[in-house]
Amino acid sequence: MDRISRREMNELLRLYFIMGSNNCKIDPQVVLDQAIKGGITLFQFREKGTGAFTGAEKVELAKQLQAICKNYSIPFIVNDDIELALAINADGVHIGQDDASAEEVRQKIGNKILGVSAHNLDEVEKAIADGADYAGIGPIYSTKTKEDAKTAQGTAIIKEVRKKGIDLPIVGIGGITSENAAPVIESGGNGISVISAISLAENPTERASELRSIVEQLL
Ligand code: TZP
Ligand code: MG
Repeated sequence: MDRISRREMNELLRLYFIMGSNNCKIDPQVVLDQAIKGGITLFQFREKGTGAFTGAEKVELAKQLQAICKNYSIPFIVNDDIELALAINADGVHIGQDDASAEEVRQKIGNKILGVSAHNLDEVEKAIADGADYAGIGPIYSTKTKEDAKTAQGTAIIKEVRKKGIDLPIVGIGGITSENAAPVIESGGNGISVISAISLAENPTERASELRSIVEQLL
């Protein structure tokens, strides 16, 4: 398999759902299944923070969620844990600025999808040079979900990246809801990524469907 094309990556980023067990009030398997039925286009397993599973339990949950994704042909991305991603043959890896260097991760994962979190133009340019397939930019809005999240910076950085003529696939992250999703796309984002908007929704299917249609209407 070759590296994913920009066109295909853009499609996958439309509604990128991220989740770990501590983001859910009910079984994560149920939440994921419902989210997929509502129209998410990509999934990231992000098992970290207070109460997160580690070791064999983490691996088991990853495999279960991966199997659900496979059932519906939704690509499965692993946050940070390159060894896990390789062990279960995930579709890709997402890393932050404090994790292993993107260049090294690209070497290790071959042509799997590589996503990098970026907070400014320099980090976006470095991510491209290191071989990232997409950048997650944020936090766009303030979030309670990530314990060590940086200050919210709005959509200005997405506009700045596009103004520079950079066409790397970009997804906004952080505090995105149905109410504030539109500016992320209007600023040049290829999609939105959300945790709590879907993971804590009363009805993840309806919420995902609503978010997806907001994105589709603007693209
Ligand atoms: N990175 C920046 S903000 C964030 C991550 C992982 C958390 C996003 O969660 P939510 O619930 O969509 O604000
Ligand atoms: Mg990380």
